[in-house]
Amino acid sequence: MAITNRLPLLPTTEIEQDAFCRTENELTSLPLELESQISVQWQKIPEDYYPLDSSELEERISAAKRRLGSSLLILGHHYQRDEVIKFADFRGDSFKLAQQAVAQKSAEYVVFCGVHFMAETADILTDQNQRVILPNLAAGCSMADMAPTEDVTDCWDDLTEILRNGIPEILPVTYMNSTAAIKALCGKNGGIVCTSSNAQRALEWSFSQAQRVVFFPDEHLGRNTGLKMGIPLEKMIVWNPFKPLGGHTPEAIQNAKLILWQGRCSVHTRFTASQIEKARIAISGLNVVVHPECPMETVAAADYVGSTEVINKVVSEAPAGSSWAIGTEISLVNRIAAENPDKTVFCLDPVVCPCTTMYRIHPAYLAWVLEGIEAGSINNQIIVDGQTRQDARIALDSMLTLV
Ligand code: CIZ
Repeated sequence: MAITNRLPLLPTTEIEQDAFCRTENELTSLPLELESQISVQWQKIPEDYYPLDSSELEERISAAKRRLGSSLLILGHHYQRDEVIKFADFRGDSFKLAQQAVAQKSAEYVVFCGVHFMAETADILTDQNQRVILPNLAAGCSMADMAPTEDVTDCWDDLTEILRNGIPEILPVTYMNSTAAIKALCGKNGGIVCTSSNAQRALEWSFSQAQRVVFFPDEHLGRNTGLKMGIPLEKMIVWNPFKPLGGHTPEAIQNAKLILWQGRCSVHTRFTASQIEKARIAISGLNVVVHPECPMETVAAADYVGSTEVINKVVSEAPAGSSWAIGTEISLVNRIAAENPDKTVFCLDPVVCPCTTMYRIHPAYLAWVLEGIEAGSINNQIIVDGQTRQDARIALDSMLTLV
């Protein structure tokens, strides 16, 4: 059994999660000198960027973007704030954006307005001459941070030690929201990466080759997908990285079909079945759509469940006059509401909590990295080392072959 001397730690990104929560919707960007008073970690940038207001930053970003022309590609994740997403050449989920980075070969500089694991994935998939830049290095992902490489490696070693009777007994599967090192562990061991749209296909692919799967790092996406595939709850166990053998006996591990890493999304676990119940009482005929990173009780109480791309599509294609409560990140919910003025669209959680790590891509950081490129200094380039890149690529390529 793997023994470590490390103390159990909650990732800082998780502790900082509530820092931006508001009771009203006040998400308009303020100068960085004001926003950086919110006590989360911010990357330091040159002082002259701090006092700039939204219109000054808008002018500088637009001018730099114009001058850099086709050598620049700006990618904007759905959870980005409006003052950043307006500059994106493409918007989407992490997978769609990585595909765009690969397709736009003329772009030497790919500025990824998202979080760290997304920029890593784009670096793995793009050509060596393309440089991927993350505007603020403090924009991590609390879920990805819940699966540190050492703990995941210990878990994998324990599982393969216990389950070594038949070949292969277990495959590792990781959600896109994980570090390049975890993707590499999956690639090296015959496993695969998945997104929230293809998690079921990835699990079916894995179960066609092995009797069990260990799923990193989101227990909720893993459980919701397992339930959809008819795997009973008693065949799913949660691996607690802070307990010996994840908190289980060898027999319980042998009896499990799906082993779920104990990790979660700080945004999606805020949505509850009781919020859905209250919203349905307040609005008759209400439709509810939630993300599969929500707890299973929330998913069971909703009408639809799907990735950010699916949520966008379901609401956009709904009839005019319909009402929608959405369980996903607030910047995306507000954008869907603005783009569907013929429908009533609102966030299921009355407390407005943007994803604190995504929210750290303040427009001042975007201006800083773009002006840096123009001045010949590439700030915040994300580079995945050769071996990790090669192994992670295997797991990503396996995902790309899923039909
Ligand atoms: O893959 C993504 O971009 C995330 C974080 C979720 C989703 O459903 O798109």
